Parts: sequence; C-alpha cells; structure tokens
Amino acid sequence: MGTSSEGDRPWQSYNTVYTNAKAGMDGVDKEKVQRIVYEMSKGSKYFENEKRKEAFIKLKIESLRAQVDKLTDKDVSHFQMIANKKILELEASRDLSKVWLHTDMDAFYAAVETLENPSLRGKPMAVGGLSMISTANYEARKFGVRAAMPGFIACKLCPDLIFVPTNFEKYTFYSELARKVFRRYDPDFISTSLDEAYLNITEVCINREISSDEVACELRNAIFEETGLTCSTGVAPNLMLAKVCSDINKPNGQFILPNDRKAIMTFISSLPIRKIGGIGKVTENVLRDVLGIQTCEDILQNGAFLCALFSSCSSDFFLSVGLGLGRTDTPDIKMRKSISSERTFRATSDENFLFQKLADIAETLSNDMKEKCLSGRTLTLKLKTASFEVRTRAISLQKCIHSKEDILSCASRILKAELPLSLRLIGLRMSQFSDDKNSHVDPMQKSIVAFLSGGDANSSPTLPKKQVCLEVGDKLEDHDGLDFSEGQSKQDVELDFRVADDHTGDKNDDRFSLLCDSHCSVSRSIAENFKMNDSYLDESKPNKSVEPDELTYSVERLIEEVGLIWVDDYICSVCGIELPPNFIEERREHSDYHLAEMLQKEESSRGRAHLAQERFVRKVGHNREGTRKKQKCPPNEVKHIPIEAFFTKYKKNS
Ligand code: TTP
Ligand code: MG
Repeated sequence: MGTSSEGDRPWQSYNTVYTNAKAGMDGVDKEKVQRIVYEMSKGSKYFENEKRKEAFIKLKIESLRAQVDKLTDKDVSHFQMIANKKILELEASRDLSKVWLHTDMDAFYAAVETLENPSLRGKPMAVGGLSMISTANYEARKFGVRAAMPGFIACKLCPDLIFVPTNFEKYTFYSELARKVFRRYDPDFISTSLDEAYLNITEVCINREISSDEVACELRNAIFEETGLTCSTGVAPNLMLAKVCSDINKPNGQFILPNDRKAIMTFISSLPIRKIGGIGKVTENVLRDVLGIQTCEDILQNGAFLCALFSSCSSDFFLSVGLGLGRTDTPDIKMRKSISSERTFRATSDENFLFQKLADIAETLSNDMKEKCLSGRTLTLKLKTASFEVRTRAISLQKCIHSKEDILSCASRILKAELPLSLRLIGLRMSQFSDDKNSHVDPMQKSIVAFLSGGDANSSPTLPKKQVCLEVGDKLEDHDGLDFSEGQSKQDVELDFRVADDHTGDKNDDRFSLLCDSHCSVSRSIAENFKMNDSYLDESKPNKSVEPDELTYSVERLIEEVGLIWVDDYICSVCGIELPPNFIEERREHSDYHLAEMLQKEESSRGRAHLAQERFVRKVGHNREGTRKKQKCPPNEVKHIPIEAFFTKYKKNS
C-alpha cells in the first residue's frame, strides 16, 4: 500500500487481485494498471479494507522475522536436520508412475459468447457488467482487464471494452460437451469448475501406445470439434504440476512435463511459488519478506527456517512443493450425500406459476431419485428472491420419501409459509438417505480435505464444518453436501482447501493460521466493520482473542447472514456473478467488494438511523436477540449508491 517512502508512486505497491496477471497479460503495462486501480480505489472503503489486510500481513511478517532473529546457530542446525529428514521421507514417496492431464478452457465464458456472436471476435470484450466481470477475452487482457475486476475499472483501462451479460446456462451446456470428451479419456475425471478438469491418462498412454503429448493434442482437437472452443492442457506426473503446466502455453497450447525427477526439479527450480495452487498473496508475501523465498527452489534452501517457523504440516506442504510433489491418485468416493434439482426463471410472484414450477421440480427430483434408488428424509427448499436473496428451509420427516406426490406435498407446505414473495429460482434438495448408516459422516465418504491431502478427512479437527462429498467423475460445483439450513456456507470448502493436510488438531498450527490468514484478514475486516457499525458480534466476549478457526467460522456465518453465500458453490447470492470454488483469492476479493458496497450503503443512510437499523435487521434476518425475522420489506427502500459512485465519492473527499 502507498506510504510516504514510496514517494509519488504509491500505486507501485498496491497489489490487489485486479493487478495480478492472468494468462495473456504478459505484455501489459503493469504500472499503468496499478495506477488506475489505485486511483479509482483510493480513499474508498475497499481501499481501507485492503490497507487493513496489508497491515495484518505486515504484523505477521514482523513477528516471524523476530522469531528468525532469535534462532541460534544451534537451533538452525537442529531444524536443518529435521528438514533433511522430511525431505528424504517426502522424496521416498515420489510416484512417477502416473500421467495426469489438466485441461482448462481458454477465456471460457468470453469464448462461448464469441462463438454465439462472431461479431465479437477480435474486439476487447468482457463477460459481466459495470460492477463486476467474470472474465475477459485475450484482446481485453492486453489492457489489463481481467476476471473479478469491477467493470467500471475495466472501462477505464480499456474504454472500448464491450460488455456481454453472463448466461450460466450456455456455459453449462458447453461444459457438458467438453466433459463428454473428458469421459472418453478418463471416466473418473475430476472436475473442479465448469471449465477445468484433471484426467488420469496413464492407461490411455499405455493401452494405445501413444505419448502424453499425443493424447493432449488429440484431446484438445476433440474438444474443439465438439464445442468449437479452444482449451489448454498441461501434463505432469501429479495434479499439482499438471495444473501449473496447463497455464504455460495458454491460450490453445499444451505443455508436457516428463515423468522424470530431474526434469521436474529443473522445472520447479525457477517456478514462482505463487503459481502453486494453495499459495496465495499472503503466503507469497510472508515467505518472500521473511525468508526471501521467491521460487520453489528457494523453499528447499530454506528448509531449516520453514521447519523452525511453521508447524509440521505447513513445513511438509512447503517442502513437498519444493520437491514438485503432489497428489497422484483419484479420490475413491462412492456415496452421494444429497440430490437436488432447481429451476431459474424470470422473477415473478404469480403463485400459480410458482406452484407449477415446484411440481415440475418435484417430478424431476423424484425421477432422479428413483433412477438412483434413493429415498430421503430431509427435504430442503431453496428460494432465490427477485432481489437475489437466497433462503433455504429444511424439513425433516418421520419416514423416507421419494415419490413426486410426497415430495410435492412437503415442499408445497414449506413454500406456502414463505409466500407472498417474488422469486427467480426454486430448488429442492433431498438428503439423509435411507441407507445412510451414519446420518452425517459415512466412512466411505471423503471430503475435499481428504481428496486433496490423501488423508483421512474425518480426522480433520479444526473446523466446525460438514463434509462435501462427491461421486467419482461428478462435478464439484453440483454437489450439495452442506446443509444451508444449519447455518453453514459452502465457503467452508475453501477453508478445506487451505488446511488440506492439517490433521494435527493443533489450533496453533502455523500453517493453518498462515494459510487461513487470507480468510481471516477478510474475516477480521468484516468483523471489525461490523463492530464499528453495529455491535453484531457476540458482546459477551468483546476482547477475547479469537482462534483462527473460530473467527473464520463466525465470519462465515456473518457473511452468510448479510447475504453473501455461494449458491450451488458457484454463484454469488448478492450479485449473481459466478465464481468457482477454486478461485479462492478472487472470492475473497469479491466478498470484500460487497463488504465495501454494504458499508457504503450504511454510510449513505447515516442520519436516517431508524431506517438503517431496520434494514440491517432485515438484511441480517435477526433482531438483537438473534431470532430470525421474516423479510417482508421491499428491497429498495434505502437509496442504493452504486459501487462506482462509492469509489469516486471517497476519492473526491480525500
Ligand atoms: P478461468 O479458467 O480462470 O478463466 P478463463 O477460462 O476465462 O480464461 P483462461 O483460462 O484462458 O485464463 O475461469 C473460467 C471461467 O470461470 C471464466 O471464463 C469465468 C469464470 N470466472 C468467474 O466467473 N469469475 C472469476 O473471478 C474467474 C477467475 C473466473
Ligand atoms: Mg479457463
């Protein structure tokens, strides 16, 4: 962030996700982008929030530096021995027998829109709107325009930018076409978002006696033939490296890393740590500023310090990155946790229409359940109101049901209690199936924690969360393992990613706190802002120092209650932007963005305290005593100042 020591170019140290390069942004004038982003944000609540985050990272860095300074030579050689031992053990686990391919569509949403409207070809365009864009084509990226950037900043960077609204149905359609191709190569492929997947192509290479290079080429051609869209692929011995590789020759390219230790170590040696999934801005800054680590090779050279400063889990993770190790197996996930169906439509309060939709959904759900021989006891109704507020209401039944009539009868009762309402989406989800031996955790099921870590998910002790379960080859974003009715959001999944191999139960675990800092920093800022604006947080423990998991959990709840949840683990309930679960940093940034917007609304209604209070209660859905209130007030009662005005207003005043 800008300080006096940065003289007249404070933007040079202003790094948000907007200034972070994506594929196709190599030649971009980074300083110009930084300056524009800085100038458009300066003085805003968003900017203040960024500053708070920076301050938090600085504190973390200072404290770690102090720890380094205290280490004696004897300490260092002790930790060097520990590091050497770990490296030997990790090295012994190296598996070079698998060939993994990661594939990622190029400028996916933008490419779909261009396919359907060829007049967009060659012109800078972004999918989204003035408040937020989902992605930009490669022409727009040359100007520094990128996904997760507010559209009004993108306009400033590229005045000729064309905006196209998002159309999720289209992207799902093309994604399904691509998945049909993936299945030919690996029926158990792992899909992590609509546009990317991991395929184990080991057997294809062996059975057809062709190289991984040829498979990658063939697959890309097949995807192009089926969809008319290009993708990029990476091939490597593990999932972590395959993902890094698919980004190297983007767009419409491929990169093959051979199953050879020497080749891997050479590749890894100059690789910036930020390229590794799971290493975000906070970790990058901390490792760089405390130990001077920039590349994966630097990690190995700092093994002793990493072991001294961080927990065993964290240092294992860092060292495995330094050795270019990653998962090599497909998760063995057999059981489904829930099944759902939903429909989106133009917002309406016509009750005949809504009940007809409900009947259609109940029929689809019932048919799907019959097909899979399922019968369930918990029915959840999901509603999205005209103002994008998402509500879920769950009902637990005495017996398991699966027929359309039974489902509809229960669902109708729940829906009736919510009406009158103007709705744009209705969904039904059935869970707690009759063959669930243990209603919450089936030992056969693995959470994403286990999937990424290869460990035992059920032993992950730190977070009070449920588990998300997948079926082999099923798509991540479609799964409903979490029960919203119990006050948990699917953002837990992101935390799982971050604490992937933390099974120690040690709440002081450094890696946990380090890797969760990014969450906590947002979390804290949200919490702090709430403290400033309304003492929402539990007043019985105002000065308690909160454990990271506890803090994160309470803020997860807070975010959910102020309205931001990731519907279907994909769609922001506040603005409708789609943001896959693996875009951890973008999601964090996005939450901050809404936080800033929300604070702006708070400010704009200052002086009308009674209105603000009413709105706050309405938004949060709770009164002070914590009982849920039904939302009945019309949504636009309080004047809404658009986010772009919010940014500029503060600039003028500064
Ligand atoms: P990405 O694969 O990250 O981006 P991309 O496919 O647009 O471009 P490329 O892979 O060539 O770099 O994301 C896939 C889609 O996910 C993207 O087209 C739109 C959506 N998305 C969002 O909605 N919000 C985001 O912040 C990001 C990063 C992506
Ligand atoms: Mg992509």
